[in-house]
Amino acid sequence: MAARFTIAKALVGTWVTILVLAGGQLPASNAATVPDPIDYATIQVITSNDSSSVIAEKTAKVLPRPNQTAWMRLERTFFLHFGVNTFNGVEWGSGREDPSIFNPYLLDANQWISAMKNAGGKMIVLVCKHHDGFCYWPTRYTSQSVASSPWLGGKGDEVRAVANAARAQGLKLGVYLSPADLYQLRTNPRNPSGYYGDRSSNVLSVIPTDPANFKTNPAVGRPPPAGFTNYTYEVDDYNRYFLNQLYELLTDYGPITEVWFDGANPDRSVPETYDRRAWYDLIRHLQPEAVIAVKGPDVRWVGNENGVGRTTEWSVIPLASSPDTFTWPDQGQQDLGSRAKLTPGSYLWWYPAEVNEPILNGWFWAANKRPASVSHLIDIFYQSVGRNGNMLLNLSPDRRGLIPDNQLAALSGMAQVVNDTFAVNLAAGGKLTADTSNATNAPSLALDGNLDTWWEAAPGKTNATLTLTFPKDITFDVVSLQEAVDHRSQRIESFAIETWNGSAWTTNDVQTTVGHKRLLRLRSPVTTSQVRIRITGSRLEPTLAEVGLFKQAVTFPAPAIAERDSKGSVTISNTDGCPMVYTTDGTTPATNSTVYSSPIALPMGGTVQAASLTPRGRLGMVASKSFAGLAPIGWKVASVDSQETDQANGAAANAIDGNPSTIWQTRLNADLALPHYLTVDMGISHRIAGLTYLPRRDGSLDGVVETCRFETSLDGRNWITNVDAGRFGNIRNNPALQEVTFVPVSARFFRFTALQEINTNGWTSAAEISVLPAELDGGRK
Ligand code: FUL
Repeated sequence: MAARFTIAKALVGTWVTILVLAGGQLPASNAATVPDPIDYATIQVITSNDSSSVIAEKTAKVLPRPNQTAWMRLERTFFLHFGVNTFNGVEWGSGREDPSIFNPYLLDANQWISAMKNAGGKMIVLVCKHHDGFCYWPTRYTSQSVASSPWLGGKGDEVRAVANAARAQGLKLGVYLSPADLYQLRTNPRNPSGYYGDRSSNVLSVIPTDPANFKTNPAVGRPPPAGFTNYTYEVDDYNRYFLNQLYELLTDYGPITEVWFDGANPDRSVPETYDRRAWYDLIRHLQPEAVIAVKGPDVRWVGNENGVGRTTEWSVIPLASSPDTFTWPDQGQQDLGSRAKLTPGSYLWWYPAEVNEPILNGWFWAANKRPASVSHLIDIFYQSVGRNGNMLLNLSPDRRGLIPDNQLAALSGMAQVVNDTFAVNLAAGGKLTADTSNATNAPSLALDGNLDTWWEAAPGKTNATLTLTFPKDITFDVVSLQEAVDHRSQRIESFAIETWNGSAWTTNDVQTTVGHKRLLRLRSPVTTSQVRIRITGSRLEPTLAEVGLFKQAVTFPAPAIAERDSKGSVTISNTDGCPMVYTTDGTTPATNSTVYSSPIALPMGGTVQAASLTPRGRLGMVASKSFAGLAPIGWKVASVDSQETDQANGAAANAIDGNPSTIWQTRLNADLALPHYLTVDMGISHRIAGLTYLPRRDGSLDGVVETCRFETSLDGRNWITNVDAGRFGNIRNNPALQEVTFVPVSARFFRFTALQEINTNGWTSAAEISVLPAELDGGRK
């Protein structure tokens, strides 16, 4: 039944292979009567003559390429960020790191891979080089690598350790290689002969290049490893460097499943033109089964770093130009592929979403970063895998080179719930019927556990009702649907889930897209003998490859933890009526933890973890929420250079009101130049050792600060500078709470000065600004 590509032609370039299916792919009974005017293909182009039904049909006949089919079936994948940033406690490095700081004396790649495998992970994407340019394998092309570090006496190779562990435990390997490279930046004083932006000309370069001739005569290659050959490109120094690094990673470490190109670049002051065509071409030659992700043609960044896919997530995306010339910009808009977006001139391309998110509040480990709670990780699972995307959850080893216990505990808590939930497919005990099916695609094919066989509506039908009937009542609260995307593209535009309550049909959920996988959690469990999937809109005959019904393993949800109030107290609540227990010392609550009776005083900040205590004396899901910094009790704005008081939400006092949903923002139509500052009088002196900055939470990036100065004073007249030009690395992609520590001081006043903001439009905004107490780090350590 599996469709086969019978014509493969490289239409536009060497790295884009366009696959067109030969005719005769429709079931025989169809083919005789209904001619198929549009072939299945991996690309379709909308022309100005296309009617809306032709556009819908073309869109519904765009198929994934084989590397994407394999990738989509991985579903749960893991990222791993570890390196010099871990040792410096920063999100972005500078390129000026001394390799001597990298010494993870207990590094154990088997521990990393085991954690992922136990959580159902199918692949690790390893950061091999981040923006700072430090290489975690002994590359032949720079000394800024593990080879110059004390780790294993300079003999270590982290990529090899991970590749070996992954192979041994059955995980696939992906590589993250940052195009931005601050070590190679021409202006880096640590590396005056850096290649990045060195204005060198494009010259004929053999890849792999002989390292000794890298600059002087790049036409001299080095011998390729067994089974590989060499390639020739006309490129400048940095692109040659990058191609050689790719070559090493793609030939020395076994099969590579994903190559991850980040779009972020901490320093754009030095221009460099990336020769993506050459990079993609090399990857296609060396690892044809790998997907090229994010800044590349095969896998799309979902658009946030919070683990949230769209509720309407299309995998067929209209590109404004041919994929051969498209530059793969980030696509953050809500609507990427609805009919409204399918306009003439569009190239329709299979481009599925990858949903990445760090388990900590940042990508690299630091002492003050906290793992997400189990319930939050479960939400991430449903919002990624359950919304037609792959989950790419990041783990962060600490300076020992081990993933710390708190991350492992959160991860295994999540995996246990997810695995238990999906252990038994209740739908398998039922009979699936449909009010329409074509001759060869009966409904039973959606219950056979095989994604390559599927139910399909009869020709011409775009609505359908499938009914699952059970011999006796079942109780479920999760629905899983999968379209036959690998054979019939993504088609379903709207559907409803309904259950029979004994006398009538009740609607439990109404949604839009399905794609590779859609998981729906119902508000509460339903007990019934009949479940109906009513497909109410589809681009072409709808299909379902698999249908599942499950019962969530968790019955006692995590309590809700409210924001800290103006007195510095935190309220928790639950809906199950059980008593709740909690901790504030960083430990996971146990059945004998403090029973909650009144708001928890947390004026110095810290983390509240809470769970319901069930009637059987067990704990429900643990909720966790952190409150960074001192509560602003008795604080006042001493002075501010600009505030938007004409708007309901803009006064400076909003930055110190403990309420993250109100913001300080500078005047919208005046004062459009930085620096902007806010001075706060805390009323009494505190011993402090850091600042916190919470960006606005409303989704806008206007005025979000990237670089700040922070000063303190005891009397409001004599000031010291604690942070001169502190940078919040990666705040654009991940506008999460920022914490910066400094040498402890006593202060009654502080001044926060915004030196640079993300959108360079002259505004400054903040949801909250606070200080970290020196004595008590909120029980987090
Ligand atoms: C971002 C980077 O800037 C972060 O540091 C991290 O690597 C994340 C996955 O992508 O763009």
